[in-house]
Amino acid sequence: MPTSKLIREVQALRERLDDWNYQYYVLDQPTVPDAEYDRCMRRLNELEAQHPALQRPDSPTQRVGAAPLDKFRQVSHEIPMLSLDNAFDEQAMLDFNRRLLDRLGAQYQPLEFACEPKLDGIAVSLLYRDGLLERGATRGDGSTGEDITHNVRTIACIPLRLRGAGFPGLLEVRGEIYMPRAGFEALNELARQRGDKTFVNPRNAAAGSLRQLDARITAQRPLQMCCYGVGQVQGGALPDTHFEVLASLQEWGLRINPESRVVSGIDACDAYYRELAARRELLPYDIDGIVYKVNQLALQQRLGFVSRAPRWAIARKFPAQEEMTRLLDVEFQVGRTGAITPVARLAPVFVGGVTVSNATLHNADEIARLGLRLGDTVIVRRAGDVIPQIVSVVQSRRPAGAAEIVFPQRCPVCGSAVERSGDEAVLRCMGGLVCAAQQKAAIRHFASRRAMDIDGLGDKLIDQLVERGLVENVAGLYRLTREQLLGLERMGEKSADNLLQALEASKHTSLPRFLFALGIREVGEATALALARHFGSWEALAGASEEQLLQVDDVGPVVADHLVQFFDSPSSMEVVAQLRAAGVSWPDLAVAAAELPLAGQTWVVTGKLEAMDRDAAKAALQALGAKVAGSVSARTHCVVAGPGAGSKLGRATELGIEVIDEAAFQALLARHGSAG
Ligand code: I6G
Repeated sequence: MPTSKLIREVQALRERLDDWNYQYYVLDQPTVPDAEYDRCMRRLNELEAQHPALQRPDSPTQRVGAAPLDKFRQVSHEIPMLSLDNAFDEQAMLDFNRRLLDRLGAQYQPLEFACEPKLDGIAVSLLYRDGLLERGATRGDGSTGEDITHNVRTIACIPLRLRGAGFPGLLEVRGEIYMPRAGFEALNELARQRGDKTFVNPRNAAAGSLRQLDARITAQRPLQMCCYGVGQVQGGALPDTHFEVLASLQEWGLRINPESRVVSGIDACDAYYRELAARRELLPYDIDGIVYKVNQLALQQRLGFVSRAPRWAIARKFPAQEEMTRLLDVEFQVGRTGAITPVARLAPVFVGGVTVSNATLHNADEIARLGLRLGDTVIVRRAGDVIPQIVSVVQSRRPAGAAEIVFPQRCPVCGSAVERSGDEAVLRCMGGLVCAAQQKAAIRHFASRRAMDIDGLGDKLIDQLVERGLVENVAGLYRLTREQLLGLERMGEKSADNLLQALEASKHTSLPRFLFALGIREVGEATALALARHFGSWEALAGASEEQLLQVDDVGPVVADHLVQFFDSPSSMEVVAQLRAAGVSWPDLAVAAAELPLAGQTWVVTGKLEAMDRDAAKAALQALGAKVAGSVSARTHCVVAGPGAGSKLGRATELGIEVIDEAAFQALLARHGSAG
């Protein structure tokens, strides 16, 4: 028989764990270290195991049930779970507002709207009776869903018992269960390591996780829920506005979206839409639009419903990030390092706000993973400014006899042999600088803005120079004559003179730029800067041993190996000698590293940046003395996050590390006189 002291201890442990869960999952304000949480949970488990009489279904230890189900039970929704009307542009929103005012009367202008992001998840219903979670169900067809109580109980942010007081005796809460992007990436990474199938997107991962008969599997999945409204309510009253209902739900321990706002009038709805559209990629979860609801519940009641949607709500959709199209062909491009990249040619499709007709396929492994064949119908995704990707194949639409995609046996540009080295997924042309594609790509890279910055040397011009045999490698650029240039297509006297001037100007460069411009494999801007700062001069660098190279921050065995190969290659050294003979020069570096403004700090750059690419941002940080790391840890000083930032941003938020956006980053660079 448990003593009253023991009963009090068990109660205190449960309350403490419930409070911590609430602070962590609902308020997003962690208050205790994980170790302390785990210690209390272990103690509660121990006491409940020793005294089964103390066990209760709403105890924080009772989230995962014992035996898997053999099938899902059907659940009928007393109040149907409706869908929402969609608006795809500003005009549709104005029409929505007009329809509302026509029904309610012009005196209600401006109407008050509750706005919140529309999460790309799975709609569910949670039924609480006398504050205890009784049932969780999917939306299904709106009238009948599936009983997923065993699974929703495993989701840490869903309370097994409501907090506080004042909640109705019967309360049905509705919301969206979703998987944050960081959790999705981690889950897929684990699947890849285990050789398991990966999920296509966070929504599919959330759906798959909820459709598990064994709750122990669901319990491993990083699921969350945001509540957006109520269904059945008996034995109690709710406040007068939708926004206050959300606030009550939060007080009772349920998670609501922290981005929710009340605004006045349809113009303010548009401003909210724009603000979230701009921040969409920075949110830790996928959203596909904004939901607007008339805030006053009495007005909602007057407006009522039309067919299967409320008249008082609308979802303004963002441009779709995924669309279906057909794979017309696969072409093979040869890059600067000879890497042969398959590129999908697609039937043009409008996705993520632009028309897409090409998508990268990365390598043969990616094609195999997708199981892609020519003529397949595919799902294309374009999120933010990220290069479009094929995420999956619609198997049911595969045409009869769809041909396999065959990789070339020889380089499609120069006909040289192709090889896969070691365990690399990439196939490479072995033609080196004999290959026109590699020549052109090397020159493009050399001339690019962040390398030698040769103004006016565009892709078309480079194609002509290589194809006419005027330039074979980057050193050849400095031997071009005015007459040779004037013989090219679309080249007037002024353009020729400007190009010669730009070539002349590019000769005065810096060691990091020069190193980067050479296009040594794996030597991006950040590594070039680290090397230049470490060795100070070309001579010291070129004479360094592999061991000495490995001393440099940012240089691992692979980079060191590429550097050694480069400096050991007579043809590479000959090109460098020709460049220097042509007058390419730079001052040696001599900076006291410890005196730099960010000395001793570790920074992380994640997501897409507009004004400079990520390598340039790293280089700029390193120039200010910071160390730039690839992952966020407790030692990280600050994270620069652009659109599309995923797990690193999530981790930084978790650890309470400072996160700045690109504008703040540029301001910091400007303060130190090094804006990009
Ligand atoms: O599917 C939905 C997502 C979000 C919703 C919804 C919502 O509010 C933020 N609200 C309602 C009323 C409905 N579906 C029917």
